[in-house]
Amino acid sequence: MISQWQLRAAFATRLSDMYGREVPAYTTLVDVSRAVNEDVLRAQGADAERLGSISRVTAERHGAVRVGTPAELRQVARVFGAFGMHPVGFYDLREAAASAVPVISTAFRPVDGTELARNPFRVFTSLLTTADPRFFDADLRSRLERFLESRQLFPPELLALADRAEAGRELPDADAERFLHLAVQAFELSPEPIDRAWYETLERISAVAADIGGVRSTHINHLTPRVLDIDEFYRRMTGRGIEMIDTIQGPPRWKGPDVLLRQTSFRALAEPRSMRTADGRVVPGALKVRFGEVEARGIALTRRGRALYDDLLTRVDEQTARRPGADRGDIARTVWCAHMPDDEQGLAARGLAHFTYHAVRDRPRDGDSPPARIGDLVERGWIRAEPIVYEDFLPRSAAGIFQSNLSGEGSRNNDRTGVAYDSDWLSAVLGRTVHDPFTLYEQQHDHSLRTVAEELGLDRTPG
Ligand code: OOG
Ligand code: NI
Repeated sequence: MISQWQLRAAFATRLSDMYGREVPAYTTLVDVSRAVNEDVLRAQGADAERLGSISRVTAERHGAVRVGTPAELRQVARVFGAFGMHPVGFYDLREAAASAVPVISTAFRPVDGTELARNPFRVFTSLLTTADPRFFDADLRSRLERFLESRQLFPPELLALADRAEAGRELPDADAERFLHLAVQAFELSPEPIDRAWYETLERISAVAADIGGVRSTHINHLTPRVLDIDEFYRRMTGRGIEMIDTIQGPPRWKGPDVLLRQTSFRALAEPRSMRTADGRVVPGALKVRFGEVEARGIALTRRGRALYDDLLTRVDEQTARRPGADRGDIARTVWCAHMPDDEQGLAARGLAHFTYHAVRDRPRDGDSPPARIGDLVERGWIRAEPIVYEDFLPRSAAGIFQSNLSGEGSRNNDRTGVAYDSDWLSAVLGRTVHDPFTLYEQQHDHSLRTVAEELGLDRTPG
């Protein structure tokens, strides 16, 4: 029998092999990330592993896929469900992007600590908002929906195997092999010629809409390795002559702890795709839709910490707008130094970041009894705090990554009112709960405190 987490790990590895064959520059990206990680480990020793063991970090990837209809989203959720990956978070990229990115998204990932430690594979999954009249008028919407309804992304055999794997949380070897084969195949780039006129019609609205709704299959858009020093990574890629997007998205590089997520990418590459012309000929063409992203992960912030992060970003935007010519990274660093605690203790004391707490076993017992407050317990050596790594995404960064890789702005009619979507809508579509990421981190945090209370024989959980 192959267990669910083994299926997940194998899926991540095989997707990576497949994508490396399709996009050779991805292999360079993985090689450079690995070299950077080895250097950081050599320079920093155990500190480099504060946010995850080097084996986890080296194997870690997130993928990105895009689908066209609620029915397709429900199906992809069954495939990911088989791998123990559940929908977490709701991201509205229509609002986060200035240009036309007509999608809403969630991320499928393991939700409990043990499963994350075994393999944290996650897939950022976007759904085209065909009903949003700012992007699609009534006529285009109905053509688009008809086109999407007529395609099949996931064969029935794949979905049947997925349901069995999800229900039993394992599959017999031969079925596992078949399931993995079909699952990887569903995300391969299809050689089928693309109807050029139809693709271009959608492309005028949004390159993302064309990538999703202009073809009869789906594909992995990118696979992102995790790197321990993203600034160094950026320098090395640029040094190799690889064209990167202009910035690293997310928090700035600074002296304090890494929080949340920093991401960057190399620009989308032209890939050969055959096209069918209006008169029925098949001609060679090229499309730029797939890019190579990399990310550095930091500590998960609490709701309060996230509000501070969003506030700091607004300040950075304002100051950057007021001072043309000034470097945005420098401005961000100054803002961060003024408002963000520059060590883990500071983040914990102000309730800005999530930690798990662990009883210190070899603490010398000198007859005193443990204090009631978390801060005092840590300070007097009863417990130690371990940061919880951020497992999710950031809407602004995601929109920034989308936009930096679009060739045109697309078009969007802001005189029309958009359709509103939220996490509850997505849960109803999926028939599965879309988890709130903050709640998941809080549960990990609270669980560790209850365990500490038991181990230290406290009559209540420390607060
Ligand atoms: C997803 C873009 C966002 C991330 O890591 O934030 C993303 C896409 O291009 O489909 O991948
Ligand atoms: Ni990504």
